[in-house]
Amino acid sequence: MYAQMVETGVKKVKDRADMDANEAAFMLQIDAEDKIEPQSWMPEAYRKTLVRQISQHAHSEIIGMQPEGNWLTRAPTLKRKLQLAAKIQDECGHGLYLYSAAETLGTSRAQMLDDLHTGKAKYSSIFNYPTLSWADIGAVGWLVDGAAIVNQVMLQRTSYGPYARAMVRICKEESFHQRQGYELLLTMMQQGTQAQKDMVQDSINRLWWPSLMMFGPTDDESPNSAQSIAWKIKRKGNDEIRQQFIDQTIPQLEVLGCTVPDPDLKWNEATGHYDFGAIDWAEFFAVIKGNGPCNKQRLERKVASHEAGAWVRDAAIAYANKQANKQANKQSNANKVA
Ligand code: FAQ
Repeated sequence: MYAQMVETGVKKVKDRADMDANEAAFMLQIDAEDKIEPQSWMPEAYRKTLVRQISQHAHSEIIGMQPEGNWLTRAPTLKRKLQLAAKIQDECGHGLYLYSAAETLGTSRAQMLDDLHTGKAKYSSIFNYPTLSWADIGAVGWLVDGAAIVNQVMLQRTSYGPYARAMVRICKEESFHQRQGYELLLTMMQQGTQAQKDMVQDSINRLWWPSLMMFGPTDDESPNSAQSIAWKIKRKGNDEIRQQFIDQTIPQLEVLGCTVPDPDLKWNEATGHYDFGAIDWAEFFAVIKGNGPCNKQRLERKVASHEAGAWVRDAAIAYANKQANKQANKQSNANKVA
């Protein structure tokens, strides 16, 4: 199966009766919905779980720029090109806020990047699928950002303060991304040629199931959910948010005049939700183990761009050292005069 390569030390949810005084006091803070801040005492496994999740989230935002960047030079109009460039810049910013939030937990950006570049840390499975047509850019905005928002809205209430606060701005920007993606698809469906309409349907056919996989395995196959929910890192299980995404997306699909590739999808009057067909979990686990269509390419490009940027980091360090020396000389001259 998929090994948990970043060991957080969580094997099972600890019973309150087995907790020491620090852990019990921590749980009272969680119960009271007080935010946990960087200087607060926290169980080591809580810290590690957050570093795992926040860094994976940051890596997803950064790797997620690649499938979109693929279409920057081929956007059909100047307006679409500007929208796409702005969206990609936003995703980069999200990655940077999230790395900063993770750094407040005592890890370093260099360590997190090393974990990504050596294949130890994960990033969202969805970014291992290719963007084959311009319609995929609309579908990424509508479905991928749409799925990301459903998850991230609940993360605005996550128990760790810096993560929760980063999510507020990220959600506002993701909401713009989702709308631009939907508007792009709607334009193609309402004003496009038959070939362009077919392109939209083909894109939905390819990205629908991978979008549902973004929410992670089913709750009974999710090793981290129970403890993360007990700590209020996650506020809902993977299945609940997946269902929420489907319920809110299908009416939008109907306005587009498209379908999803799921013959079992139907409205269930009794539950008030859509029933849907079986997800191919073998595909999901293959992708997160590194065997998706684009894993190799995504990681190679990320490492190459990190290496190509070494001179920028070196120059920034040289400049910071120069400024520090200047400041030290100034101080020593001032001391001599005094
Ligand atoms: N892909 O026990 P659980 C975006 C892993 S941002 C890869 O359920 P957990 C913006 C999981 O890490 C999208 N791996 O795990 C954008 C764990 O492995 P580990 C990213 C996955 O953490 C749009 C194992 O499976 N959003 O799209 C996936 O409790 C367009 C067992 O799973 C976030 O990261 C997956 N889909 O719940 C950018 C949100 N699912 O670490 C550019 C924050 C699960 O034990 C363009 N993250 N795994 O080795 C979360 O909410 C959670 O981490 C979940 C998974 C819900 C993703």
